[in-house]
Amino acid sequence: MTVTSPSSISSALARLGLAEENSGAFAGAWFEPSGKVVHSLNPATGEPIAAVHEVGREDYERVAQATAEAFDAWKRWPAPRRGEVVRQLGEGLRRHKEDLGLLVTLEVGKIRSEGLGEVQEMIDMADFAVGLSRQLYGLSMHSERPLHRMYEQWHPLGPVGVITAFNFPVAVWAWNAMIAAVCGDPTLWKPSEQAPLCAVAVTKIAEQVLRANDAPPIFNLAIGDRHTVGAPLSADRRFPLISATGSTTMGRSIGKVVADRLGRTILELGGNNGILVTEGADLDLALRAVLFAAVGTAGQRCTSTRRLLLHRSIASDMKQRLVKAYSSIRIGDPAEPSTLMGPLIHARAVEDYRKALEVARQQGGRILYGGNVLDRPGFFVEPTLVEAVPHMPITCEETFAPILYVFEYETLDEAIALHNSVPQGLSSAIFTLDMRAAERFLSVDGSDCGIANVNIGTSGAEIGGAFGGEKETGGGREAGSDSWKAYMRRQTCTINYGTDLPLAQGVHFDV
Ligand code: UN1
Repeated sequence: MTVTSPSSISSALARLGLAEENSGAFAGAWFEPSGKVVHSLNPATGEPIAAVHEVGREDYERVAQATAEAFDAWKRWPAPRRGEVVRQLGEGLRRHKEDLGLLVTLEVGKIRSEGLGEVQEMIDMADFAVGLSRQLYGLSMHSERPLHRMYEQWHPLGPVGVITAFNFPVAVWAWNAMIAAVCGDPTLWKPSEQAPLCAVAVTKIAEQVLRANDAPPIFNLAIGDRHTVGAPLSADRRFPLISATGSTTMGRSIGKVVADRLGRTILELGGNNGILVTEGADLDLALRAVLFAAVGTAGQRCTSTRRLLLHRSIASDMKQRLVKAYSSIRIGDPAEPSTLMGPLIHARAVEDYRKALEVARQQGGRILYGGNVLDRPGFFVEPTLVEAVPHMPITCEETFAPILYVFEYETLDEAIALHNSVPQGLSSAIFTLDMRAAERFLSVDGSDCGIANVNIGTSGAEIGGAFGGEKETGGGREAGSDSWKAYMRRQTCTINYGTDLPLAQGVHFDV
């Protein structure tokens, strides 16, 4: 029996607590919401997996209110106790890794190892957050006034709205919800409507952990569209922070609404990530990295490589290697262990792929490999290489598909300028054995992105670093390093333990 036989799929879904029809509303308890029933489709077959009942506007209010009330209790739990709840959540995810990884594959079409990798990313986040729960450090300062002490402390911020995209249907929730939880903040999750079952399954695992710990409802869920959940959540003053992942268009509209009420956002929006390959680079290494970053996840990561900048001296060699490697990519059922590339998420994504290639041709691009939609059920396309000329407008746009634009360059200055000429600024990489070129790429005159790698592709970042990017990518940072600070409020405290009242800056105000 294979992992995708109908009976093994239905037992995996049952172990995750999923039924044929599931509620998409959790506010400490599941309730039957009043919105539409949507069938989640397997993009590899176009067949329904199971259905989810979405929320209506009144249901949003119930979930939002429960999240706001949970904050009052949760913020008083000591941070290491909050960490213990997240530790148990990590254990729950370890137990369900196989099944949840399979669900990611079924619902969004990631290949098996990437589906499992995504659950591993959640587990890594849980481990990170547990450690963090004992390390929410503030600084202490030396006061300029005698017999005074100054320090800063970090308090929980409040309920957090978490809006996630289909392409990382579970890991991005973990980046936010687990950090928020140890920081003392409950979350209300609006997942992508393309991946509702993943969200229900994760929330069920979280529900068990919350119950076992008598914890308030800090992991809530409202599955709906931008009218029933996205818009009211962005405008909701009870949520001081909205963390949103998705397109630049989506981020721009959410950003405006949250800014208008002077709330905070963490925005992780479009990427248009480039790899530079210099003269003398290790081309075997570069080739492998480009394949994973451009073809992996069918080009549907924010961090997918979309532009390849080749030094003239190695350009024709590298193009030949790429064409050969692209022709050997195994496209097909993502649950099959030998498959390297699964489907796009839906018919609209196939249409976007087709249109982008048509525009690329009109703007002077030449297809080196691929360019076709596959004639089979599901949403499959060929990974595609396009020889591009600098400043073709389409190469400044993010198309969520496996299209790689290949450029040639003469000097490093020219390559860096071309690399930085797009509106997005998420991830970037250079393949080189020349330490001067590598350091230049990482310097203030180098890559303008939030992530810059040397001899590593643009995708597949570890959770330990802060994840996010500049320019139209939105400026937010999530996951590791000190990203947690966005989920807390900093309080600067000055204590006078003397009997005098000296004023700062030497000001006198004596009566
Ligand atoms: C995304 O595509 O939105 O670095 C996130 C990576 C993953 C996260 C991608 N760890 O590719």
